[in-house]
Amino acid sequence: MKPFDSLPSADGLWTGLRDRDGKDIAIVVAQGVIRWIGERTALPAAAADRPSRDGGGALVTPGLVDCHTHLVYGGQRANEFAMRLAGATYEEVAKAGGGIVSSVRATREASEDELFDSASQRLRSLLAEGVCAIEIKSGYGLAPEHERKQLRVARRLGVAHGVTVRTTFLGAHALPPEYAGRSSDYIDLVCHEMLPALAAEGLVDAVDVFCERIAFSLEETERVFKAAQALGLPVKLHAEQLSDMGGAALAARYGALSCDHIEHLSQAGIEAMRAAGTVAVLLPGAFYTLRDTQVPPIAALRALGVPMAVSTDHNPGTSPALSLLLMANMACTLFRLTVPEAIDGITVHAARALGLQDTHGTLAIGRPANFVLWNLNDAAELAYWFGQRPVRTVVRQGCIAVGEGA
Ligand code: DI6
Ligand code: FE
Repeated sequence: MKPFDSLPSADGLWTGLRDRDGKDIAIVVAQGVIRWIGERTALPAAAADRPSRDGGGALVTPGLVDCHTHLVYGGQRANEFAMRLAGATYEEVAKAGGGIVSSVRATREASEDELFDSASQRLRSLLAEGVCAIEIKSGYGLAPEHERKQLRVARRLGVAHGVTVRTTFLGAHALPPEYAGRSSDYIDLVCHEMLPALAAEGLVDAVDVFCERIAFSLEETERVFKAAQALGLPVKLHAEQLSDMGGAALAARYGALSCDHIEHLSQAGIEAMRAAGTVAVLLPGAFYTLRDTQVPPIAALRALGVPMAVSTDHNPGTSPALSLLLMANMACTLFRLTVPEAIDGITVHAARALGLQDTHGTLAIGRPANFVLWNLNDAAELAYWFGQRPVRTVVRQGCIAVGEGA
């Protein structure tokens, strides 16, 4: 892959495109922005003499949005995968020095450049499949300098790869070993030192907490939310993944952008999310890896019209996934989403989960040019195939990032 700043511009008139409904579409791009989009027959005459690019009849969608990742970390945890296959429980793995704290150790040991290089490699896989915006969380540093290092790497990734990155501070991901038995003191550090300092450095776009029996309580979660609110930062939550903690309703009270995982989400939680306009983020990669059996309450979310996003949850422990299309497939197969819901889940609703609904996730005049041409006849194929990469062309931030000339 060439460096982003040497990629060709996507400016010009794009024709030979079909949208999800099979309509013949044209897109005019100028200075990296969509200046016109619509049915080709309605193309203004003045646009017709721009340099033309033929899509060859390809299906076109908005650039994909991966709205929940832990992309920046040291090492990997394939050994734990093997231990679990041999019958070890999550607790046994943790006792043997594994689990989140083993990634914390490796992340603390890694230099900023090492983290940048390993995360770049993973990011390239996602970008090659059409991702144009991505959320990246901290949470494997769990100390001021190491959380800073992770977030700085996330920002650098956005610049170097020409992709929209939203950073999320997840200082409250796990209790670092040096705070064993002092959870409340650690939350103080998160709220009064780490978050204000990192926010002042412009490293934090949103704030997240892992609210769970094995992580942080509802009360601790609320303390972090209050600190975020005081700084004017939006919140999101790892909610009801392993049990119903009432986290979703709390997050909704703070106007959360999203509640993520939500396998054990209650009806009251769903109603609170609907009232707050909070997005439900489904993470089938973690469900699959953990061999979970509790399916999120899809029918109830659908019935109340809560927008559902789908994401990789890329992390070294529970979801070493680097394909958003595979997640769309799994969301259909494991969670029974319809194909249009799955496609909306990796585009329009994922953008909303990041507060990017005005710039990403749909194709419209005035938005930055982020779109993907697919070697597919039918939009349903986006969620049907797995293990292949049907991308023909990726236009990302106004440049041809994959495809001819890239
Ligand atoms: N929920 C998860 O499934 C991951 N983090 C989280 O909050 C697990 C992260 C890990 O095991 O490294
Ligand atoms: Fe996660």
